[in-house]
Amino acid sequence: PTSSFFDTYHPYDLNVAFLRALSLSRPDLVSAVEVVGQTVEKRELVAVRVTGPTQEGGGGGGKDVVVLTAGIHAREWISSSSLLYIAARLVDEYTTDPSTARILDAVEFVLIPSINPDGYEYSRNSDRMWRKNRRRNDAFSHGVDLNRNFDDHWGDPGASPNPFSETYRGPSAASEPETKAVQDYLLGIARGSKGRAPRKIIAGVDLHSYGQDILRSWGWTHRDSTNEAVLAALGDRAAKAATDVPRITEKEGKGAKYASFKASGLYVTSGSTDDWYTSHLNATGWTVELRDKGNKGFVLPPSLIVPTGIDAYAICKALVEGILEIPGGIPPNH
Ligand code: 0X9
Ligand code: ZN
Repeated sequence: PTSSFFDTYHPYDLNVAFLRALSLSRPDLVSAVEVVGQTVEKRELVAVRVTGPTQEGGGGGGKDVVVLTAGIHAREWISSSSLLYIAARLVDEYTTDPSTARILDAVEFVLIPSINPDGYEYSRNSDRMWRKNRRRNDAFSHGVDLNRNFDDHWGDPGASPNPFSETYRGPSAASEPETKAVQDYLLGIARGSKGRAPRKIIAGVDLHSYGQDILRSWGWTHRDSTNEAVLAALGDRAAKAATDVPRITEKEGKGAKYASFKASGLYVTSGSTDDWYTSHLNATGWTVELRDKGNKGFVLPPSLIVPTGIDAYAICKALVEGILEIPGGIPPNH
């Protein structure tokens, strides 16, 4: 996308408006913006679906699903920008790049641009380094770390019971409206709801920053998942794809080196999206830490939005292509 939209970071409402505009411009590829639920501060959590026009009567037919989420941590602005960049590239290249058409004809992307818009706005307007949501815990503290609040191994080591902590897990699994809404929405897709057939979710990718890492389950234990060999190969392939994207124009910037390893290799956490995607959606669950490696850290300059979006696009594309190439698909995890 050549538009100037990716020259800067935008308020949450404008990010949603971008998806709405994308849907209006290509209704053949992008669904209407769906409301998934409400945040603590009553903002709307939204999703859009992107897929090639389907023969099976709309709604993505019976295609396998790839879930992409971002913005669970308030200060990681680049994650939401990158998700929008991916959406724009998928749409733009459907008609110009046969490899993109192949992906969009094979799978349906479900995109959630921000799991934590309250935190994002608080980070934009009040405290740049805010991480958690905006739950009022008590008279003295705000915020639950939504990436410790998902209903997988909640309460185990790797999260804090202390409301003041940056990794506060909340009072119970999925206690937060943001967590509950995202879980229920994605479970509805997996199990089928509102008269829709159940769908196979082949990947769940949660975008974060920073570190330039592609992390696979498990994150709650150092043990390998049953698919370790397959996932390691996929993660390595995605890391290489991002590292090696050719870049020509000044705006595309310079490449960055990505690494691939088990999420627990960063540190063990409980209640995180990646393991919930693996265990509850039966998908391959991923956390992708985008740029940079700590030079600017969370405060990534706007000039790196497009270069990082290119990384994120390459990673997602490589993961999906890799999964589609596995004969018989990914075996289920246990
Ligand atoms: O701590 C996190 O939630 C993620 N890092 S961040 O700096 N973006 O906050 C890493 C999560 C990795 N996944 C697991 N360990 N399950
Ligand atoms: Zn994060």
